[in-house]
Amino acid sequence: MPEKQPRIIVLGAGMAGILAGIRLQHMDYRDVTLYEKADRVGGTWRENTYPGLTCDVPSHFYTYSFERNPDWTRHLPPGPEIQAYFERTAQKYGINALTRFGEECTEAAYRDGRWHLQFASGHRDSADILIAATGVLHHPKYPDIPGAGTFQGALFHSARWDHSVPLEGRRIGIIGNGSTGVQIVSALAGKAALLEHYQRTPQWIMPVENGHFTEAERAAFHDPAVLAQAMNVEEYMASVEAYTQSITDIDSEASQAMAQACRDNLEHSVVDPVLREQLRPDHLPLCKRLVFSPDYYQAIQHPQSRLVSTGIQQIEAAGIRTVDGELHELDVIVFATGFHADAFMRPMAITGRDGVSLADFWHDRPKAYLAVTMPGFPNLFMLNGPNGPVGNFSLIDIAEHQWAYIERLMARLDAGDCTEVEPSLAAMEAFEAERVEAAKRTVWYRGGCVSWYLDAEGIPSSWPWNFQRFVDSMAEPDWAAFGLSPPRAM
Ligand code: N01
Repeated sequence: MPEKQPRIIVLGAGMAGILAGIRLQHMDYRDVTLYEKADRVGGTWRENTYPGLTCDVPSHFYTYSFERNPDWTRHLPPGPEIQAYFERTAQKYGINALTRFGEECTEAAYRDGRWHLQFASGHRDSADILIAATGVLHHPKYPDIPGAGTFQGALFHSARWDHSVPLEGRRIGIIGNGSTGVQIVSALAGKAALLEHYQRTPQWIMPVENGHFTEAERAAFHDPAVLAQAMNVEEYMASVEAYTQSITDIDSEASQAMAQACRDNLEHSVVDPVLREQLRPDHLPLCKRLVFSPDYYQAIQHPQSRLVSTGIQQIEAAGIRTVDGELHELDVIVFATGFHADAFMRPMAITGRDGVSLADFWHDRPKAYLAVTMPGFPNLFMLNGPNGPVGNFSLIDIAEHQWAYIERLMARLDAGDCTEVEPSLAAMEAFEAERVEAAKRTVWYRGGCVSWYLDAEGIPSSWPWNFQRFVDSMAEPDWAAFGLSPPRAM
């Protein structure tokens, strides 16, 4: 650590921002501030509160590696328990004290070797190092369905759940069947008088167990050795590797096995052959982000549930009219229609060196060298930025690998080896060209579907290689890409 402490600002106090705050304190950086637009930590888990909210990563892996949670009640962590975990962890590591809540950053500009920040409140600040931990899926996407404003009942997006609206015994329409819509339908089946699930494109559903841990098990997990044995990290990491192989090589055994599990689930779980065919996708499993569910097929076969696969024409005062002319009378409509997955730090206006705007740099698509840094934006580091791995595995683990990489970059600043860390344009362009080529070989591109993984030009935006390549890339920076020679051995 140099004598003069660098000023470090972290934007966002969700999972990644809390991680940054914890690690920066651990590294003895003492001039650190987190800015958070909301009034408490938690990010996506604070904003999403819909019924059935669950993470599809096995509970014990959905934590920071240094702060395991023996108290999860279920095999898959319920949303409220995840939010409580982040609040507890933030409290334990002093993150709340470092954070200015209710401050939304609107502009960040790099001038004279520093980042200058402007906030919606009028507040200003500046920093030597800027960490963007602003999340991936946080700007709700509203569907372009005519008449939404005319509906007389309650209508809201899944990420803006209105808990004042009663659900028991009501007629509810859920639009969208991604992970969110599937979880909501599973939670509300049998509770609503009528539950209509509007499906535009069928989804493959991967079966998964989601039992409760017994009290005895939870007590035993307080012994780290018992927890470690129960977690079986090797087996889990092998499943993550198999998952990423399935994405990147659709002919692989792993891919065939996952696809077959989805097909078997449909064949064996849905009794009515007409409903089964309505639910059968015409794209390859894994083309869209795979939906894991222990009970969706049961939920949609409940006597009070109904799958609506006829297209939506418009929303009217009394409900939804489908293109066949039928009016579906409803009390509540939920848009489970996803997020603007390409927003990242936007709508914040970010300006790098020489006035280059992020909007210009991302004019074709969001991109970053190894998902963490960008040429022309010195000393700006992203957690869960564009082109990083996103899938059916823990984003916390991804952020930890990225953080380890950022620590190595920051160490060069501390050592005085440079005053600015940024990749060269050549390194960025070479990485991007290779990434786009690899993306075209993935199931996201070749699987015959459209999904939020695709950018405006139809190119998958997520990490297109296997997990091990990501781990290796984060283990040690390619210093030449940053115009630096390898650090001297300590
Ligand atoms: O959103 P989505 P999501 N008319 O974009 C449909 C994470 N997540 O909120 O497929 C009718 O996947 C759209 O239809 P189509 C996870 O990464 C994680 O469900 O485009 N329908 C689709 O069915 C996930 O992938 C967990 O034809 C319209 C749906 O809306 C990501 O969040 C839990 C429409 C949008 O699906 C997003 O999931 C929940 C229209 N005009 C979410 N417009 C975990 O368990 C859109 N749709 C970790």
